[in-house]
Amino acid sequence: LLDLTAEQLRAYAAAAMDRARRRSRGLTDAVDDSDLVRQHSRLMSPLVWDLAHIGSQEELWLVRDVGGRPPLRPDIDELYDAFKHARADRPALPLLGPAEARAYVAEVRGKALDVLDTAPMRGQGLTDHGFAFGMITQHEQQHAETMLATHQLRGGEPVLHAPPPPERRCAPLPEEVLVPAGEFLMGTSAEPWALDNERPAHVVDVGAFLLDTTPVTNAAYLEFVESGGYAERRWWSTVGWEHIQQHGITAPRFWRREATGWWRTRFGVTEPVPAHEPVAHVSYHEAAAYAAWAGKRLPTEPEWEKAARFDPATGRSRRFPWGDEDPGPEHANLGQRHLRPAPVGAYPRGSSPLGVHQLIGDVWEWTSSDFGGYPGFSAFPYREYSEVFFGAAHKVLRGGSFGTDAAAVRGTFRNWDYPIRRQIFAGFRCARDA
Ligand code: AVJ
Ligand code: FE
Repeated sequence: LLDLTAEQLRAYAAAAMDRARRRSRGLTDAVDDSDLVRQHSRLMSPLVWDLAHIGSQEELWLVRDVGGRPPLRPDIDELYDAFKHARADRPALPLLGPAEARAYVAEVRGKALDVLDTAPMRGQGLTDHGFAFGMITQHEQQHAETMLATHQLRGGEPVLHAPPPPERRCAPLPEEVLVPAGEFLMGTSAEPWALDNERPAHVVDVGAFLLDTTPVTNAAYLEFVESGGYAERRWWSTVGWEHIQQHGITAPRFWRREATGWWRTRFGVTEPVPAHEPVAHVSYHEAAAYAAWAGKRLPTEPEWEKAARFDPATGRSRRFPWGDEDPGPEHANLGQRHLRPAPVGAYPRGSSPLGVHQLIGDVWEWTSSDFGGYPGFSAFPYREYSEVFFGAAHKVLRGGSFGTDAAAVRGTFRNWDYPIRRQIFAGFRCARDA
């Protein structure tokens, strides 16, 4: 992005926006109208809310703010303000219906592309390298991943289809990798489309530690389950233990024990739990309990990022584990190309210089860190993007999942959620002191 001319930046932004929109359309055209307006889980919005909210944010930031154009629908701003109505309350709102929502997002997109045609690509803030267009693309892709999680919660026959991910393509891997002690550059001040919480770049000193080469697999997690891990108080934090007791949690979400073994449901398909795939749909509490049982712990956020970006040969921090190039299908399982994580060892070309695999894609990885601002943090372009979520209530997740688009993940990208959440495509890997 840094080397592109204004014309090239506009074409790049238009292509990214188009990819996001094709995905949103696929996710909302896959079900009928009654399904679009229904609440599939109290944790989620109706799909039709996400769709119109995507358009509403695009109208606010691209059409009104960058474009300086008059509002299209000032009357619906409030309905699609995520801070005004909790997800559970959204189905009861007088929302745009499916046809109206589709027409609205299409109209906004037409105007946004019009703004893009003449928008300056140099300058401060929103206009720098098309930041606002990148931000809105990432926003749409984040909601597409949320809509994908809604699909996973939806009952009924499968409506989404995709080819299986690649098989393991390398020799069996060592269990852990040593990350040597020392400073590295965390975060970024250079990445044009990085969000406020990834900024600024700053030096962090990280002690030597061992990190799992791959995310924890279903087979490994099953050992914890079968050995009675969910019944043993000592592996759990006080809040974690209370939570699993209160909700009767005894295995990852979407798993079921049958006489024939363990089964899971994935986008309407019920299948045996695959041994070599990273475990998914576990909460932070479950991840931390497994790590304690294994005699390990979760990595901190600086540890995770150092393993993902630090190149010991040059001392530089890379954009991605494999280098500075944008993710391709050979590097990582991203972008809903497959509807599941790939088995461990499936992406040897995506590994880091220290030999850590699948840091990007497959499953989001819980870290032990609370979400907070880096030294020198400054909220941009609005406090509600990140800052209002800072604090101990949210844990940071890193690396993206099979449902995250390449536009919405980087070595520096930070996601966050409540430590009890399991409907997101989240797994983890373990660490320990060296
Ligand atoms: C960064 C994924 C936690 O979905 O709540 C979407 C992204 N911000 N709309 C979320 C977001 C505003 C956010 N996460
Ligand atoms: Fe949003």
